[in-house]
Amino acid sequence: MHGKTQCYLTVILAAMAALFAACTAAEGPSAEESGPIPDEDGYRLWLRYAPPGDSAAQYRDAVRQIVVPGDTETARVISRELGSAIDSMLEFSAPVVREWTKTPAVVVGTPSTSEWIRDLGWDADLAEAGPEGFVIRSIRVENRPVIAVASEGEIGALYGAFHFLRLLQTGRSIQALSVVDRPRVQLRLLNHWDNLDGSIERGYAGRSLWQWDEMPGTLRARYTNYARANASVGVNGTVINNVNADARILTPEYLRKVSALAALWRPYGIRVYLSANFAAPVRLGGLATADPLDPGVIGWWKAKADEIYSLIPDFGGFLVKANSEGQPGPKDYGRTHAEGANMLADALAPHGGIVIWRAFVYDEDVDPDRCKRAYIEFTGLDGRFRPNAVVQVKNGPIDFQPREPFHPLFGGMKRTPVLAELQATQEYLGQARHLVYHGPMWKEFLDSDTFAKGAGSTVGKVLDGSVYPFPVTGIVSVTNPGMDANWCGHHFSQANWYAFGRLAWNHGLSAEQIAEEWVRMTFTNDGPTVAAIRDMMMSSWETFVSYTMPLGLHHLIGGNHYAPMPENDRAPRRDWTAVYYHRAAADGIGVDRTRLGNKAVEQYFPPVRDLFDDIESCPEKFLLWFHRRAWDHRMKSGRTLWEELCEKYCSGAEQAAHLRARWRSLAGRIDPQRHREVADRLEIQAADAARWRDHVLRYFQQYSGMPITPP
Ligand code: GCV
Repeated sequence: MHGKTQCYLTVILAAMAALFAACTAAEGPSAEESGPIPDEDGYRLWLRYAPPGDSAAQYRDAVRQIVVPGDTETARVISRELGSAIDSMLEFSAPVVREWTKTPAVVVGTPSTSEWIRDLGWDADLAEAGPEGFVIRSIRVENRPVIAVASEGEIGALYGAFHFLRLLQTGRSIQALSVVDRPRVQLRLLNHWDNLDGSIERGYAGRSLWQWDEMPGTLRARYTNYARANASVGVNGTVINNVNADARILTPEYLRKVSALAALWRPYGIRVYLSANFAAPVRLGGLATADPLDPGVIGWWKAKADEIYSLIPDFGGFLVKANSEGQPGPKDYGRTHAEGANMLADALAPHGGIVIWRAFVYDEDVDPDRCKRAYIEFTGLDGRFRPNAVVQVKNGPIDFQPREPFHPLFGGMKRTPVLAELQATQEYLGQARHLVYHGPMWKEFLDSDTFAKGAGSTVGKVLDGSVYPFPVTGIVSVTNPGMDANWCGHHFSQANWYAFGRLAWNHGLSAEQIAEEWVRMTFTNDGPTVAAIRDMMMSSWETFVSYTMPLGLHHLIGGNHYAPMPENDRAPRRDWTAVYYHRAAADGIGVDRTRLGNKAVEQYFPPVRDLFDDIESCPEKFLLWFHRRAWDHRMKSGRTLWEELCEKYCSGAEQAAHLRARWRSLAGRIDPQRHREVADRLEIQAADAARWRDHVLRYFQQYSGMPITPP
């Protein structure tokens, strides 16, 4: 389609979407009606509890009383959250009580804390929802409307309370509620790459949240707000230190601090995990070896596990990066990853803990192509891990590139539970300077069909245990908050934290629904504004891919993982350069990973293997990932490969400029502070996108020898 026509069509479609949203959404007061919008700094995340506009009257009638039976810490958390949220949203204080008193009310609890809930007779639904799930229904009791939020477990009741609040925050009707919901996977974890000196590896939002010097004596309010944010989306665990682990986190001094955090977060359903340095017996214990089969080493880890559990009875377990990028591991002693993981798993097993072993390994002696190495190594160990050992696999086979095909270990590991590792911190995706909403990227991954057990064996279903009956299931995110006022550096990076939690809870949700929820909770319930921001978010990932690494290109960066550097041909390892991945030359570009090439496609199940292998069927978004093609290769659009690359880079940069213009047009609809801060970053993004376009096209042009179109 001609560029201009396409542009008009986009504008018309966006306008129609805005109109549709305006007609269907709950309207908030416009800026003109309610006066200037006060500044916000973003600290309250999506838990701002702003007045929801026209729906407020309906909510006020329904929530005359908040009933939270029981006297536990979690019950108090629920009471506080509901009390302050209702107060702030409805500008009306509903009494928070332990027993219902014939008033329109919302009642939140469990059968064990409340006879009233026990008597509802919802046992079958509660059993289906489980201790982290919940049932929410509008009922009438003695002719009065009551909204009951019930769960088998306290944490489920807390999640139910947050779900109920989300309905209010997003302007939904609460008149005839009937919800049964439960998480699809067991472990919904954050991974912080935070170092003990307060720095964050690949962190773009200030220093580490954890003020180790002050702990355990001082626990900042931010830690509680962190727990609230996580619980609101169902995150139930956090690994608080970097996988490039400092062994000192396992010393008594640090464990006391960790235990204080664990106690603070327990009522929110958040368990603490630690990244463990495999050489800790040497570095801390003074042993001569960390060999996992050495009795002294085995004893050291058992004693360490006992010590940890005496301080943190619900400690989740260890996360381990071993024999990867210089980290110590079992291979240093001629042992396998499974032997290393099992030794730690045995130490944790008596306490109910797990070891999460990362598959982010790429030893050069395994295969010349980095892309293939982890699959080769880990499928060779499948079935050799203890029941409480799981393997954590990044979404794609390289390293959180802007777009990767799914890692073939999903589906490829049949007898060992795999957790997916996603990355909310935007290491390769603009580092909190670019607006890139990850929802669509994660959905593309989760919805990818592995065909491990025939059609429908999506990655999401592998992860939730419905393809293979994994005893442990989970999804993890390398997360992005730091000490910046708005937590995540870019206001829109908060959306990636939020979206991770929502998708970990239910990988079937749509990226669009999640974006819309987040916008309503974070910015406004004004329909046209919601639609405009949601659409910006929805297009942002594809836009980023277009102006950085389209058509399956990857790793066109240098050591900072931010700026374009396709010329990067020098690094301590060949597979840290860019040329290793694009291989541009006069004859063409891309890596031949087909069956006639290095056979990486054979790591996928047959229909997927064939899909990627055949140039006719390979999705063009992965073309240069799997195929090496001549510059004049004919694309489905009719353009040559070179022209298509030009088109992608040019339209990507144009769309980045369009994002900036779109946001500018929302001035007055968002509070001035956040509007300005986002606008400033969109300026950077538009300029960077143009830089990417010019730099990469000029670099590749020396090989294609063709003119950049349009000039
Ligand atoms: C924590 C990439 C990052 C590293 C990171 C590593 C990993 O290589 O650039 O900073 O280290 O992945 O996931 O272990």
